[in-house]
Amino acid sequence: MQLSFSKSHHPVTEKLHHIVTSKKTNLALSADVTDSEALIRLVEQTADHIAVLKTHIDIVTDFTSLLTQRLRKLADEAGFLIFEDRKFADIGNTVCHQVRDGIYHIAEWADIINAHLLPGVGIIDGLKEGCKGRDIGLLLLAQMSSKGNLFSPEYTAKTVSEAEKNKDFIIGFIAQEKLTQDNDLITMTPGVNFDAKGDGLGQNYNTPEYVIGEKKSDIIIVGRGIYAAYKPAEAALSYKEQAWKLVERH
Ligand code: 5BU
Repeated sequence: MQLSFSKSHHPVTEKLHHIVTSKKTNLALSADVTDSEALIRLVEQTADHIAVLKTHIDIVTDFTSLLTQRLRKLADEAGFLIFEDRKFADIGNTVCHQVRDGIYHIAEWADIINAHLLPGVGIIDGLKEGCKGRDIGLLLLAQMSSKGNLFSPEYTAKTVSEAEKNKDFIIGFIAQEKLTQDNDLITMTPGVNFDAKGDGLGQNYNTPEYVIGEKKSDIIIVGRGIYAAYKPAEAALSYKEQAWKLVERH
């Protein structure tokens, strides 16, 4: 078995590689719940099965900084990285503030963040500036899972070439398939579900077999397939086991 991302080019990639290989999981949980206690409970139940916890911190209705402190503690104890799926999309100066300041202080607790390249390369420098002082890796949005999205092959190719030029900060992509032979760059793929094909609001789902086996993604991102399941811990375990089997086979 060979993971397709290398372990040494960036401190966050190195940590992720260690977690993935030692816990034998390439599962990211997208914990899109809106209540702090429910979020903590979900993470406690699934922590052993995940390599990455993906948050949308701005959907939590009762947010206080205690929540991110508790998530950070759980991450350090159970061994997973925290990926805040904020999808930055503004000029460098603004995203620098958005990642560092406001009420969320994302740069104080996240390991991974993501951004659209749409505004131009200044967004990379702005985020890098806002993340100074901690090891944080940036994923570029290269493709999306949703129906009718406006990503073109040219735009996707441009994100790949900018990532290849900025590997001191960029660790890979959110995409629907592996887009580069450069194994320093990770591919994480959302829109994964065993059962559903979509959600009535434009989401498209694929199976782990398709995403890992055929599209050669490294990490699957699963939200409702886990947190909306009757038993989230069991669902997380089965996504983990199935995805890991595919990594071992390919
Ligand atoms: P779901 O419940 O498995 O559908 O959740 C998917 C998550 O991944 C959700 O948090 C989205 O915001 C996120 N996502 C996505 O679904 N598709 C994309 O292309 C990107 C992010 Br980028």
